[in-house]
Amino acid sequence: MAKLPMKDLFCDANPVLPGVYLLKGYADSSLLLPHLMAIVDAAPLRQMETGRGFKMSVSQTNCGQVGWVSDRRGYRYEADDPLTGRPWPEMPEAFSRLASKAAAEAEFADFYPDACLINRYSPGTQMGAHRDTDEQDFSQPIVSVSLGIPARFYIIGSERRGHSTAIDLEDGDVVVFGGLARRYYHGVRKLKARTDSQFGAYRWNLTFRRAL
Ligand code: MD6
Ligand code: FE
Repeated sequence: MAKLPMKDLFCDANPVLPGVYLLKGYADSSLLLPHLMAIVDAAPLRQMETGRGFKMSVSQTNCGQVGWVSDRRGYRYEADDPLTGRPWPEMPEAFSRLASKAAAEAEFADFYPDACLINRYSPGTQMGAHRDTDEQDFSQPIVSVSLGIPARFYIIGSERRGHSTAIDLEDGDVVVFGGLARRYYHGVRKLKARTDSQFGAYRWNLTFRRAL
């Protein structure tokens, strides 16, 4: 029997769940870091408020045509940064190219993000179970890039409660989150204290979206 080449036996991206792909170490964080610093310079990190008036523990900003914002009026995408009154910084090509390429490694060949939400976590912070539903087209995936110290990402399902699937995310890991899972509840467990050689005591997460 003829041997199959390796690439026929193993997909580059392993689906963790239908529509969810983990690309271990796919991103070179040292190439993203300078862009990230330029973005937070122009659009400073801030702790947004929820509709109920609670301050989020994670610090956030955005780049791209539109940015995700939360305040007393709720969640939505805005073209201007409410903090500076200026448009969000442009999405660097190194960012959008990486996101499109990662999506194509999975099952999403035509993903062109117009928004990138940037989250910065310090030890002890977490992201509660939520769904990302402020985008127009749920056939488009979300591509998530993790930088700095590790965190445990979990995916539940279409209900907020129940069993979850855990994915440990380290510096350079990319998750493509689409298909059936696109509307699943997910979150990030409380971060443990760690130090990364480039990012110090922080974890950064970039989530690329097609919002409009
Ligand atoms: C985080 N990620 O990893 C938070 N959302 O810090 C998300 O909330 C997320 O990783 C949608 C798709 C992929 C994600
Ligand atoms: Fe999310």
